[in-house]
Amino acid sequence: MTDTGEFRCGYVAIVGRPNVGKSTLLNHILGQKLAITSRKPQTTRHNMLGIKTEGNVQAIYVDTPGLHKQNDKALNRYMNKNAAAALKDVDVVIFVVDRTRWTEEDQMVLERVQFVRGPVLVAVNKADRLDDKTEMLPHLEWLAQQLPNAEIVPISALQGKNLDLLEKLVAERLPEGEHFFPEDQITDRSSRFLAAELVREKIMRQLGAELPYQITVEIEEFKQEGRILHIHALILVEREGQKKIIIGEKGERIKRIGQEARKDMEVLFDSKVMLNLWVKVKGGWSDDERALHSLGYRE
Ligand code: GDP
Ligand code: K
Ligand code: MG
Repeated sequence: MTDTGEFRCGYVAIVGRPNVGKSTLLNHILGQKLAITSRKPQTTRHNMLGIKTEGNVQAIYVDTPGLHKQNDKALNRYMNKNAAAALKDVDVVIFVVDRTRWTEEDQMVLERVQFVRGPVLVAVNKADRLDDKTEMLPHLEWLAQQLPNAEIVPISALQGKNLDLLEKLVAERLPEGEHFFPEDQITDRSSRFLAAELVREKIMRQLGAELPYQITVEIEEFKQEGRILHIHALILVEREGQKKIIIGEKGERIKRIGQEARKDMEVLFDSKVMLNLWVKVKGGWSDDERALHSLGYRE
């Protein structure tokens, strides 16, 4: 980010359909792995703030669950509602698109972004994927016409390409004002929340087509004892079969999930971590609004 002289501070929504690289972008900007990422759509379920303060500029990024096609499930309604809400009351919108693919869902997000009054930046992500068919490129001119006031920036969120420029453009568009958060605060989320998300990420990454989308993770214990942080996580699934899949043959899979989550937790919390995982069946929660609330989802 550039030092613009005055104190600046504001909210920056990162929007786009699932899998364009929104969470990867946030992590790279923050230089920390906060938001979980995977090849699966709907990896991100919650809005989360990522705060970056550099010199006089504080940018408060909002990572959103991607706007996606509606179906009847309560969880999907919750995710879409939060993604749409993220567009209101922000100072800058970063609309992330994937240079290799334009879909109906991108179109849907575009239609919402066109209503945004404030500054919009279009980040054309995955610039590193030169080998892929560049199906998107002919559309860029068209996209520029659809968003005549937007600045278009090619980036690679994965490799950090052109993110300096993107951050500079963000900083220039933030309003003047005092910072909302202390300089060293990087998120609004608790350590418990981040720990639960890391476990969820490993499950999403380990499981293929048989993936139970409806899993959720609760942290039952989070306690520092001397040099060791003890974390107990409960993995809730919908069906007995999903429990078997997560545990794997002779417990191999749950072991791997635990090892990988623990590694990330040790970096994030800067401590040795003892991680215990349990899997439990909880019937039908993803279609039940009340169960969503009892599991701590926020509206
Ligand atoms: P989100 O659903 O928009 O938050 O997308 P994620 O950040 O979870 O990323 C989806 C997938 O795209 C992951 O497998 C990422 O590693 C991958 N990805 C994200 N950014 C890039 C990029 O710049 N280049 C490439 N090649 N892959 C990327
Ligand atoms: K994803
Ligand atoms: Mg995401």
